[in-house]
Amino acid sequence: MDIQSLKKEIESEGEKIKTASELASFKAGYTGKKGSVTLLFEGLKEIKDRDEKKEKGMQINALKNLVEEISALKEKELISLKRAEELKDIDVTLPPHEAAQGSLHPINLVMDSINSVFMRMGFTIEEGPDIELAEYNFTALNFPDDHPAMDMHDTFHMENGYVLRTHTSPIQIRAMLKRQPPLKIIAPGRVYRRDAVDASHSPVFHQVEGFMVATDVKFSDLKGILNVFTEEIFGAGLKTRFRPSFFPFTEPSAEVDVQCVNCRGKGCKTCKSTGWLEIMGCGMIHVNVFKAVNYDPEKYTGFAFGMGVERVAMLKYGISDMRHFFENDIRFLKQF
Ligand code: 2U9
Repeated sequence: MDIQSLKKEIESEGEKIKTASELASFKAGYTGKKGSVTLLFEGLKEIKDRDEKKEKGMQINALKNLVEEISALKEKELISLKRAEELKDIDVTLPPHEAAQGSLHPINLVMDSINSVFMRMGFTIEEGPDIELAEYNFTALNFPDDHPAMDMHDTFHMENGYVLRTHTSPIQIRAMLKRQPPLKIIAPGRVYRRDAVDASHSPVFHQVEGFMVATDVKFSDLKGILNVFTEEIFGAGLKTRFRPSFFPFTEPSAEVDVQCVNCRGKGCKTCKSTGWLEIMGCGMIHVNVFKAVNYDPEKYTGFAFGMGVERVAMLKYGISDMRHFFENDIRFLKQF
C-alpha cells in the first residue's frame, strides 16, 4: 500500500477505536514489531538512492508520529469515558455526610474550665511528676509517719522511697522549694490511690488543687476566691458554706459545700434532701508545711484547697457513675 492510502487508513481506523483492546491492536497493527509502518521502515534498506531514501524515511516517520498522536488522543478519550461511566450513578449534588469530629474528654473539659477560672483570678498553672518522692507526698505535708494514708493498702509504693502521688500537693511543695512568696498556684493532675473501682471510686482520678502564700493571707481571702469559683463552675447565685474538718496539711481545715445544682437548695434526690453538695476541702496551710520548705511561718500565711475533678464533673453534668469516665463508650463521650 502506498503511503498516502496507508495514512488515510490509519486515520479512519483511528476514528473507529472504542475500547482499550481496540487501541492496543491499532498500535500493534501499525507500529508494533510486525506493524505495517514498522515494515515500511525495514523496506528502506532496499532503497539505494540517498535522496529517495531520505524522502521516504521522512514520510514513514510522519506516519509513525500520526499513529502515536492518534493513540495518545484516544487513550485520553477512553480514560474520561471510563470515569464518566463510573460516575454516572453518583449524584454529585447530594449534600455531604458530616465527618465525625473528636472532642475533649469531659474530665479535660472540666479541668480546663476549673483552671481558667483560677487563671482569671491571677493563679498560674504548675505540673509535676506522677511518680513522686514519699517525702514530698507525705512528710513535707505534715503527715505523721504512721498515718493510715501511707499504708500499703492505700498508696502505690514504688522503689527507693517513691510513690504514685496520692494528691497533687507535692507540686506545690516543689514550687515552694524553688521560689519565694508571693505564690498563687493551681496544681492539676492525675492521682493514684489503692481503691477498688465502684460508682464513686477509681485507683486513678484527677485533682485540681491550689494555694496562695504571701504576707497576710486570710481565711476570708479563701472564702472570696472559692465563692467566685463555685458561681463560675456551677452557676451564679448558688451559695457556698464551710464546715469544720481536718487535714494534716491545713489548720484550720474546712469542707466546702455548694447549694445543690439540681434543686438549688430546696432538697432533692441528688443532695439526699440536704440542699447541699460537698465539692472540695480547704484550709490555712499548716505551720509545719512552711517549716518543711524553710518558709518563715511568722512572716507568711497561706490558704490551700483541693477537689476531685471526677466529682465536680459528675455534679455539674448529673452523672451518677464514675466508671463512665474511664470506659470511653463513644455514646457517652459524644454528649460533651
Ligand atoms: C500544700 C498545702 C496544703 C490542699 C488541700 C484539700 C484540702 C482536700 C481533697 C478533695 C477531694 C482531695 O480529691 S480529694 O479526695 N482535698 O480536701 N486539699 S486542702 O492543701 C494543700 C496543698 C498543698 C503545700
